[in-house]
Amino acid sequence: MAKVMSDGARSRLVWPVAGFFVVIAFGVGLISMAAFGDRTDPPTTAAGDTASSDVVEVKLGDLFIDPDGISAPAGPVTFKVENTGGIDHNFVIEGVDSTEMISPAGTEELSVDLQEGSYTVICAVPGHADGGMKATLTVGGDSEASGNDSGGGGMSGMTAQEMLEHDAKRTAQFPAETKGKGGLPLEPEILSDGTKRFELTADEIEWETEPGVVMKGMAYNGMIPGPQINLDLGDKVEVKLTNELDQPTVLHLHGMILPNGMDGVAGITQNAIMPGESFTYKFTARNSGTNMYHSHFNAAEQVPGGLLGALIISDPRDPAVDIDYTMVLNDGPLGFTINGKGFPATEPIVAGKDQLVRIRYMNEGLQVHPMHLHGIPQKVIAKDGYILKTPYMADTLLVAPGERYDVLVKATELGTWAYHCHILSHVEGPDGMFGMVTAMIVQ
Ligand SMILES: [Cu+2]
Repeated sequence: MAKVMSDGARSRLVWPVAGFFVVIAFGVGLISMAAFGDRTDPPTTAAGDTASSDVVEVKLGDLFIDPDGISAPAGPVTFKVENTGGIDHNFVIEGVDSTEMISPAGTEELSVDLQEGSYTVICAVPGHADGGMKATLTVGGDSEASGNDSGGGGMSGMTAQEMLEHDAKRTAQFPAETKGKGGLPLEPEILSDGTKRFELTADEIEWETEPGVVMKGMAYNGMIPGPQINLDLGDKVEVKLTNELDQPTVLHLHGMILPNGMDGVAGITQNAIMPGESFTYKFTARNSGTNMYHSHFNAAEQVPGGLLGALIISDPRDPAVDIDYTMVLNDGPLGFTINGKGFPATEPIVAGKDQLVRIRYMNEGLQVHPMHLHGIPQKVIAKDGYILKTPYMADTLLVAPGERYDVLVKATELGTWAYHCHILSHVEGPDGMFGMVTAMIVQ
């Protein structure tokens, strides 16, 4: 993915922030007091002669750059960049150069020849700069001014009125239009014996996660999340996966009780499906509920990269609802996303007053996400597809990687209610809200 990411990383650098329509203002209200980075383009520099260069050590983490006020002398400099976090990051000196993606515990060196001035440094993974991975690099001269204790860019240094307008401008874009929508239902072919046969093709695609942020991802049938597969308990099923990627893959039906050879784990239950090849998974839906399908080969890259989808098996015991909403959480190279999009491009759930909404959470990412709906409680009715004997109420529900929860929300309270992950660095940054934020609109 490091190679795949580099084009996306470049497009991230020219991410335009546009839109001036104030529609909805949320009460999430945590504003990072951040150093104000110099956003003017620095003078172009050539790669430096490292023989005599100074070495500057920088640490990356989830989600910070340490120090956030970096100083370096003018001339050839080598940045020794260590990733102390749990997910991939890179180190981008805007307008100059960047490292490859750096894996957790990895270190990369970046040698550049810098002219005196102020530069903005970010991690180019979408959402990470907004989440705090933004710093100011001061080259030569007095570095005192860059020594603030939070990332560059954003609202620090602004007046209260300027902060209000800066924040509102971004929030007002919600719900922003982007190209592509994931999780659309996949229609089966019905075979003569009643078997439901689905076809999936894994391929590399370009995917717009936020307005103007186009990433290289991996997808089933050209969408992230992949198309939703809907089954009934007892269905006979075939899922044919064709691999159009340039690497092997395999399909795991997460949560399903299956014949061992259909479990889709490369090297354990089958050989991985090579590029250009296909494999058909055959099973009977013996258990019901909110399940998932995803890659189980090179999965730390392929699943956060987009090879995931919802697999819903309805059960006669399921409550009747007015709105059935699948909410796939992810946090890999495509940023912090809900159904493949980051705020303001996330989709609100729109309900009529007193309608009953079921939300099916599934976490396909690498981190936990406590999902908090403002204003209306959530009744938790199922865990990992299993109906709870004793449902319980919550306003914040922690969804760990691999977990699924079904909740019911009775839309009793009118208005637009913020709905977001409550790890605030997944939803708010120096420029306002991003990532795992959406809304429930009751009208
Ligand atoms: Cu989160």
